[in-house]
Amino acid sequence: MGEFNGSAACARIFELINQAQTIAISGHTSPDGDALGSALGLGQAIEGLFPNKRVSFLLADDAEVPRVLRFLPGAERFEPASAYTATPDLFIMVDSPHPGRVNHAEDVFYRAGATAVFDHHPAAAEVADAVVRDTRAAACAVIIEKFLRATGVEIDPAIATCLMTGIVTDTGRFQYQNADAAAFASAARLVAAGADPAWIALNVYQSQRPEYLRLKGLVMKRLMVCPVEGGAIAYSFATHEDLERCGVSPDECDGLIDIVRSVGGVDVCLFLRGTADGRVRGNLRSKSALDVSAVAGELGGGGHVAAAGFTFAGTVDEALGAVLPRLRALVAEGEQAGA
Ligand SMILES: [Mn+2]
Repeated sequence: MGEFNGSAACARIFELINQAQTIAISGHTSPDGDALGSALGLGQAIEGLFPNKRVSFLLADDAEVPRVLRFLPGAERFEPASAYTATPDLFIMVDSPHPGRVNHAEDVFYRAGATAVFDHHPAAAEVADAVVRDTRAAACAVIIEKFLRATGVEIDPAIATCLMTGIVTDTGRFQYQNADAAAFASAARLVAAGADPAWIALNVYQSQRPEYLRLKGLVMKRLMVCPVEGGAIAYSFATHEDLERCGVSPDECDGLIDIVRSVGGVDVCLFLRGTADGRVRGNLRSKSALDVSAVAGELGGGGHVAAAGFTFAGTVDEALGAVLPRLRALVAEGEQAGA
């Protein structure tokens, strides 16, 4: 192993990894390709560097790995955090800004001997012993790829596939505003290391069940576009009953916001999904420079400037009543400011 060659924060995390014998890693609740890919990529690289360390891969929720992400090398190693009773020497939180976002793994965070974070979300406060946070990074996987290069570990095809999936999914297949040169550079190195973009796309985007596509049809049919002075808002929704009737699970619904996003001439997009506990999950996207994370924040959520979310206590109609006026104001103000 060569000399560690990275930032001070990366060096600190590398030191924590070095000192730990047992390590647990978790990403955020309702995990996506970046949360799971970052955890698996990092953990398996640590095992490559230090074969004697014990790495556990935790799921924040009591749910299986989403179907389209089960192809990730190592996915079968995830265990629910609620069933993990050990106290690891080190807990590493990936793709999550604070311990409240890792659901059942929050307890592991607070009992672990030491804590480290790799993340690209804005955070109000840091509570871990060492943090590598870059809110400009397109995906947490980009940060981890950089960290791994600094360690000199060999990125094998399995690790490369995990990290590449994080980048592909968080950039919307390199279509979102965050698809920058650093994301492409990371992706190029990962493909050179053995990640296969076609294989990833086949699993993530071309393996849908007909049930999901029927729900997608419903969401398309309901699409609404509201013109606002100088711009427009598009939205659609699916109730919990819609999901049940179509036979679709909530973790399959991540792509539905992209239907709304695909409408031309729209500045901001909203997709609402009813949850099993009678609440509404809202996803917001900005197609311009407008900051939707502020609107998500007002509703108790958060996220990035161009991609944010919140959970609303009430019906879909009530949620629309709360969000749409805020989005109208955002678009109208942006228009005045020349955004
Ligand atoms: Mn992410």
